[in-house]
Amino acid sequence: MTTAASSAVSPTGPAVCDDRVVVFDTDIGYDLDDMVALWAAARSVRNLIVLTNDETRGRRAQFARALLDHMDRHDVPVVAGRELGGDHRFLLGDALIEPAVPVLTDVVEVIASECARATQPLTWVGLGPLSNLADVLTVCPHLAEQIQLTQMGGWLDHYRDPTRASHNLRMDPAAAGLVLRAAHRPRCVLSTHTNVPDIRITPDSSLFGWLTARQAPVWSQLIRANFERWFARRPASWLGDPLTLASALGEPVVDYVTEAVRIECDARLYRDPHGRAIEVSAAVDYPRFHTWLAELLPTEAWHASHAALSTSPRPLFPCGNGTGDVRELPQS
Ligand SMILES: [Ca+2]
Repeated sequence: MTTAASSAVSPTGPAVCDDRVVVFDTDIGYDLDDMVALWAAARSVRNLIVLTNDETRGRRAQFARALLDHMDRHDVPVVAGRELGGDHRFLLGDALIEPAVPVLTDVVEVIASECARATQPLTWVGLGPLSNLADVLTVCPHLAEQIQLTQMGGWLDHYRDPTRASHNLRMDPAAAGLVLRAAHRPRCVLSTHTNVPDIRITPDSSLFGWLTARQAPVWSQLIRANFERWFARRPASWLGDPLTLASALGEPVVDYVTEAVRIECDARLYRDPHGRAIEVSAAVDYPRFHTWLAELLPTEAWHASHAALSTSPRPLFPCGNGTGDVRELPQS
């Protein structure tokens, strides 16, 4: 019998049953939430393209290529995007990656070709700096209406450091300013709704327990490595990228409102009646997000069929943070 729990053990799952192309734009290889999002995308999206941003000598693309190959998603193109000097933001050493795994390098060419073939707008899932989409819209502004952007990041009203923009916008503020002005009806899942205990994941999570179990499959080793490297650096991660993916794919997990927003040169956003109209997150259905993720990954249901893997089943999202522990700062 195949259950949600047992199917989560295999690297790939049921595909999203439509023809849309999903562009997964990621700074994978640092905060583990990109990797969780790619794992979920690989299991759910049929027509997937992976772009890397904040590249570091092509290593993010190499890592993504290796992950996808381990998950039998050899069909997914990986394109190494623009570098932003982020060498120190890559945690997976060269030893983890097989050399000379081929990846593409021309983001604009790949996206323009996809738009030429596509019968409906591309779903663009922005999970890092916006450099790639800025490059596309600079060279091919006529493609703006063929790209539907859901971007993780930005903040209004509240942020842990109000002197700066959130990570994804701050890493390339010129690109953020260009994209948020040029993209067609962009949506932002604000850091306000991702820097919350509801989607915090720690080494006590069931997902990490599954990855570190003795019976964990070989294909999951790179995923485990990203978890271990991140947890060696930070005590927790916040699953903002998987949440943004779920929303971009059409899961009703994020409610948006249209706000008039002024975009400063450092990519901070402010409410301004004379600003640009941007859709921003207003509320998140976190339980629904957990349900969506659990259908794809061994977050909690795996206990039913794999209880022997652990003597102390643990919840994926232990709540009750919010203690003000300043060491547990989200990246976003
Ligand atoms: Ca990211």
